[in-house]
Amino acid sequence: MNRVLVTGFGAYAEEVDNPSGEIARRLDGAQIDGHNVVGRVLPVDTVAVREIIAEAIESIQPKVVLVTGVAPGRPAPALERVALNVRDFPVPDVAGRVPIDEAVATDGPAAYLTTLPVKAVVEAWRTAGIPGYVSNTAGTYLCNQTFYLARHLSKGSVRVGMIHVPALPAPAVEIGDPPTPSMSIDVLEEAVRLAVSTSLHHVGPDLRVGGGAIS
Ligand code: PCA
Repeated sequence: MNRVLVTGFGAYAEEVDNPSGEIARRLDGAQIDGHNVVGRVLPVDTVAVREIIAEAIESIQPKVVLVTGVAPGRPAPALERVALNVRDFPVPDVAGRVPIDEAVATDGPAAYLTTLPVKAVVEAWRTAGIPGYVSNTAGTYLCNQTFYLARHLSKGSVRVGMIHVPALPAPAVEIGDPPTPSMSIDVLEEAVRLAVSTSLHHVGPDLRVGGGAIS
């Protein structure tokens, strides 16, 4: 049976209920278009994540690897275009580590581009009534690191990408005035399902529609 790997993260800093971890839990064991989904919740730990993602890719041999993480303040789910070979942590990981300007992989290139058809996924979201966009930076923290490692370790025609999701409504009530943007877990789960199914079915180059940014 063909398989798909969807990862989310556990708690870190002030993110106690990380929606990305909940998405991975919900999708673990699900079927998407005849593919079995393996959902894994990763610790926000710069050392542990290497072993876990390497082992998962090796044992699951997924057709698609979708890394998800929360990015409070983002207005909608965002498909990341690029993973940088940089770890420059704005907050410590769960073990208290704060790497500054260190490589993710000393034997890797400066960056990898996503291999998901990100424009086609945004189009699928739009058709389903879910707003979303292409983002040109995944940051320099654990999500970027895990996206980079998944690209670095996946061989052949595997589709690898990363989605940053907004905060959930409940914590967003507490953050800021006006409050930080939020979306429900059901909509976020559907967005990830659509990203997986579009990535499985899309053939050929990505859609030629704009999705860039001036800065
Ligand atoms: N978001 C962080 C790490 C874990 C998560 O959910 C990030 O964007 O790097």
